[in-house]
Amino acid sequence: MKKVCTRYDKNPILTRDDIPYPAECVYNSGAIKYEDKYILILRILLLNGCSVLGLAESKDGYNFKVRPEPIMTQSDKEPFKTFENKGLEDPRVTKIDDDYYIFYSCYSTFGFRSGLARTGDFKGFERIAITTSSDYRNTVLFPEKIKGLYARLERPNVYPWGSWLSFSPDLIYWGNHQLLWVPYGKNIWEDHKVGPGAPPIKTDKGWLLITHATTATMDGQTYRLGCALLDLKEPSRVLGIADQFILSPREPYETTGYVHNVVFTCGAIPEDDGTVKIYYGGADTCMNVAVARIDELIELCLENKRPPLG
Ligand code: M1P
Repeated sequence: MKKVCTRYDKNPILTRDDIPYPAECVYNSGAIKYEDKYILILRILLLNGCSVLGLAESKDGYNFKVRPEPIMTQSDKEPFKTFENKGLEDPRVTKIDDDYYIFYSCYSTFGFRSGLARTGDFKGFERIAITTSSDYRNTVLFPEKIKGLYARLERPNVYPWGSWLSFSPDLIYWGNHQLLWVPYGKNIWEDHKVGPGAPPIKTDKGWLLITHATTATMDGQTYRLGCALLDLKEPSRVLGIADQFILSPREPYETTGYVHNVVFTCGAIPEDDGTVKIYYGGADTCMNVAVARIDELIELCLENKRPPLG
């Protein structure tokens, strides 16, 4: 098994002690560069057990400062009010032209839906729509239109727990849903749920995805990270899904916490030197970062593949 991810030696990069208001956990954060800064859109679990979205900024991608107030809390306007009544979770941020779009999980008495919000400056945030019926989450938007349409990947919160592609002319109405990959029974690290982690990264070999995958153990689900490569022009064509995981809970901040044995990503930032910073939650409790080489991740996807549909 090849080791491709190197954890930052000062992980965790954010804990609840860094949140300027009472919070239990900070994890599963979207990540993007804006102007000369790294931005994390944070999932922050408040003391009432509901999550809100916060924001942290950094000059170097490692040392972050959290804004004094959350940027998005449960809405008091319908239809968001009803479908966010248990909180906002797992934000993923994508830049298209001059806009930044945030897909987040709306959690409610009625299950999960994928909400979409927009910002142009990371100061004002407007909700656009709730874009799914029950029970979807883990939605990532491609950073450009494909054949004139917006494209996204998502994972339903039900069997077969796989990854779906769909398209939209306006970010509101989505169709042409296609199942791309499902859990793989032969790999005991990804035999229960598989889905997108960070939004797709454009490379000359294809769309690179950092993914999540789980297996059900006698001690609950273990969450790991994997990677996959999709064709640039026809992203429904899976070029390869790596047979091995790239990050597995091992350090104390990944094995112990609010939910143990979880590494989970919602954002990764490619750098000019060919590396990618993968931001990830540890044990649903804290934020961390690991670095990988993009060419090594692509090689893993192409050279030791597992079949997409099992
Ligand atoms: O506790 C582990 C994860 O559980 C959920 O993940 P899924 O998308 O598989 O339902 C989410 O609550 C996620 O945030 C969390 O890390």
